[in-house]
Amino acid sequence: MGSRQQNRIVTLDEFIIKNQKSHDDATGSLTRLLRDIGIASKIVNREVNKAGLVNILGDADSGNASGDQVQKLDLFANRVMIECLENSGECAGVASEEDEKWIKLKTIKTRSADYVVVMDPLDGSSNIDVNVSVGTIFGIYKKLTKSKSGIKETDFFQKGHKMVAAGYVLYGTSTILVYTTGDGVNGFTLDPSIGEFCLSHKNIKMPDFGIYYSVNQGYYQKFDLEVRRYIDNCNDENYRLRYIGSMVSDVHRSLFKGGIFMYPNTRKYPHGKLRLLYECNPMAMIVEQAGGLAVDCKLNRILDVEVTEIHQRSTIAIGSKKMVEDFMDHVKKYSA
Ligand code: AHM
Ligand code: MG
Repeated sequence: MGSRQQNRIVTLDEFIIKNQKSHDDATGSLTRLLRDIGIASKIVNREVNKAGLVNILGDADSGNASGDQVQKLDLFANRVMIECLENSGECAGVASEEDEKWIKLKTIKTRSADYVVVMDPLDGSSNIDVNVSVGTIFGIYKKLTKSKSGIKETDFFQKGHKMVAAGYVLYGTSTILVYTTGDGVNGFTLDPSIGEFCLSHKNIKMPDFGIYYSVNQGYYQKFDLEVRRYIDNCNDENYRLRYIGSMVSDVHRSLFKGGIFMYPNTRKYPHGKLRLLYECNPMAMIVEQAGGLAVDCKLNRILDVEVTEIHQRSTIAIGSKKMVEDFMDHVKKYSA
């Protein structure tokens, strides 16, 4: 009986509800919101899996708000996420990589919509055409605007440490949803036979140190001296270079195996390429919750950086505590 109890499958929905019960002040709103994100990611997963079969692959005609090339699956994922968030009635607005401006969602009259969601609905989209992993990143904030359904741009301009939840979904060899509500990190693998995310990685702790480093080394000459010196050090130490070009996958590896992921400033991207609000911040919250660190190349803690624009870019070094500390030591030493 005991072992049967131990092996019992815990679904994402069950886990979220159980978690809510342990917070006396919880109203169930965040629970509903997280469940809707779970549903959206199952729908996105279905399309990602059959992307090669239907005519959903390839570039859409439009570029996204940031001028990058957009692929059809990005737009699909964006629409599904927004529709599911709207269904919950808990979310007042969304800021997405795929939309230039934040969007106010329709809310339910009888209920107040207390949250805003930031997201990159399909990160690493250049990988879609070649069957390489992509991911969804999301962060949830309690909105500052007091009225029931009201929302202002400043509701999105909150520092990362104000997030009440953050997560990502990795559509890889299997599909896994990893999230935190500020009380540890848990991972749920999608069992396609029952269509449920099942608890597979409980209370994830990131190794303090690892042998992997992830950076686009093709840009080596374009990085600042201090970053180049740190990369030289990674080479000297025989760390293994792994770079998928899909931040979710690269950070996911570090989360489990130990490692560091970096996207420093280059000539093309003087402030870094990745987006603070919906890429760096949610990943930073997860990594910190698992015991790791995330800083920018000026050594500010990512979660403390002021947000002033929806599509603000940031440099980032994120990963195992000791490796990020080592990166910071190199920056201090060589930028002087
Ligand atoms: P995207 O949101 O347009 O997909 O861009 C973000 C991605 C990250 O997942 C990845 O780490 C990075 O861009 C790769 O950029 P690069 O090809 O310059 O190395
Ligand atoms: Mg992205």
